Amino acid sequence: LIPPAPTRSAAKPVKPGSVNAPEGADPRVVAWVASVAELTEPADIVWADGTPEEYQRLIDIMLEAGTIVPVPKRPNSYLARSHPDDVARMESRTFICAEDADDAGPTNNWRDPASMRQVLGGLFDGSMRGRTMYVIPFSMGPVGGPISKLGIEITDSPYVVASMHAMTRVGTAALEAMRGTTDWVPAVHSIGAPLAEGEQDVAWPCNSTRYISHFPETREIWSFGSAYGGNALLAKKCFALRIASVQARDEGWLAEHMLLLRMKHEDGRVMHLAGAFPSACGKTNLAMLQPTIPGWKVETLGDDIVWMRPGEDGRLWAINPENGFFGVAPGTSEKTNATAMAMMEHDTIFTNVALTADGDVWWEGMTKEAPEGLIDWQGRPYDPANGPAAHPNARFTVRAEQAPSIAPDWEEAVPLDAIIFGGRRPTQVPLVLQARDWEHGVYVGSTVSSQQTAAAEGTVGEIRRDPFAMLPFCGYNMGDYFSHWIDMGHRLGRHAPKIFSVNWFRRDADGGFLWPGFGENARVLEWIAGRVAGTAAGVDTAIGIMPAEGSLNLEGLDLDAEVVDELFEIDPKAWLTELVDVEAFFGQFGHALPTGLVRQLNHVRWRLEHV
Ligand code: SAT
Ligand code: MN
Repeated sequence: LIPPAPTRSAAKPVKPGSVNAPEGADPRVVAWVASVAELTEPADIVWADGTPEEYQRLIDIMLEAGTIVPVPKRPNSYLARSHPDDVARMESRTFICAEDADDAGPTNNWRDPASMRQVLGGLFDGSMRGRTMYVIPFSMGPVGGPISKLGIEITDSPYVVASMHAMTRVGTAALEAMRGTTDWVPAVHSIGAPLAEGEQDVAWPCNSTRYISHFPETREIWSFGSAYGGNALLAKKCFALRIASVQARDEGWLAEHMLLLRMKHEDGRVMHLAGAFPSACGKTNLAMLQPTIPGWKVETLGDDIVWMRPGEDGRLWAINPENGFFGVAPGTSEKTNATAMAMMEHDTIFTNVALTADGDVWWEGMTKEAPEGLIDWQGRPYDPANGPAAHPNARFTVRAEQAPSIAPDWEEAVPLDAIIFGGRRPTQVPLVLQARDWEHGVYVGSTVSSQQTAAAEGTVGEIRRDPFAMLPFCGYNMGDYFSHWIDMGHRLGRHAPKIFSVNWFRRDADGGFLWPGFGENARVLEWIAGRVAGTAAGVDTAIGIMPAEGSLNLEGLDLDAEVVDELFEIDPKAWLTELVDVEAFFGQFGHALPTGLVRQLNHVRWRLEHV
């Protein structure tokens, strides 16, 4: 059996020295680490302190092991090539182990916690033999911040430790904050590749048996077999979304799969906006957008996760709990995201991108043509017959402070004005619409759908419902999650942010994108800012409020009037068919589905049938 999470009662005392614990570590932390070490039997235990010296040591270890190679063209930058079959999140191997299957809900893989503890106990037994076990104390949000939370990840992967340095606030301050409390999330990760005496290691050790397991009641995470970011950086999707969404339900806040940005105008107008999009739908590009319309500027606050709490003033306050960006490389270019290109010029860990003959990185979409002499993501001379040079889910890992667009006060909470929901929809969904009210907004969020991307296993291109872009990340019954969102609206009342739907991905009959996207998306954000301020006109339609003629700024944009019409076209027949699908999707939640969503669905249908 895997050891239990630390409880409030005093733990059986363990000598800190026996697990190399720093002076002053909470005895329950020490006892828990000792219990994990007893199970996994590492050769050595190292507590991460988060210092640059430690980061350099990790880099040296990975260079020596062949896990990473230098990227000579970029100072302090490296390329990791993963095992070819360890490249994305594995939703089919992701489990929510609630006591009651109903609490995991119909959209999660449920496993009984007792039997999962047994399975994991077998897998983790001796799984770190011959390896160093790293203990990583970390904080999501600034240590001690009003919306922040603490955790400890144990891992036997130096790649994970180095990535956690960029993605979270690692080290002594977090460990000190755990003194006298058990309010921290215990998270254990093993690549599941013990080394026998004298055995030669491989560059990217992992195990084909994989479990990414969450125990929502005890707030524990146990992940086995994969070293890929979303499966192994347990602070990210596992904690900051799956476990945190459960904490948020219980404590009255929201943990969401969203970007966070501030849009400012020279004349003093400011809007704070959070946006939920499925993985690999352009959250990073939007968070770093360079507006094409004069006067506006975007400051980046976060690109993947937002934690939000009602403040004393009644408004919804938001932080990005992360410390860095783990973004999709392919498609990123000077044209699509010059900010990201600038932030990756140094101190970046690339994973599964291609290497150029002159020692730089490359991926599809960076330039039109692939340069001569490429080495592909698997370390072979590039041959298009083998597929793309960079894996479609190739990633970059960088600290947030490296983004030229990062807001100077990015670690502080901001009051939210607007929330947007989007996905990849080649047809039907208009460029932008506003929800009539909060409940309608929750309906819009709950019906988000998108074409599958390479960020997770599955058939790329297939359309699936991905409510709130949280389908793979909600740690409890999604029906209850919808109710939690509706309740939040009641609590916020007139202070609630306005809710919108956007779709940058609508295509014409020939398959070309109708909307130029990227920097031009600022036009849509400007209209949203106008709606928030009460200055932009809208027209009520069956599915929501759309920009009134002339209220969306299209000045200087080379778009035919027919294209604009197509971007906003509502096909009632297609929408009525869509509602059949929504109804079937809702049906799986049974009694957990809030009546508010049924009311919204019926209202939209009535409007479609009668206008
Ligand atoms: O791999 S991650 O889950 O961290 C990124 C994503 O898929 O959104
Ligand atoms: Mn994501």
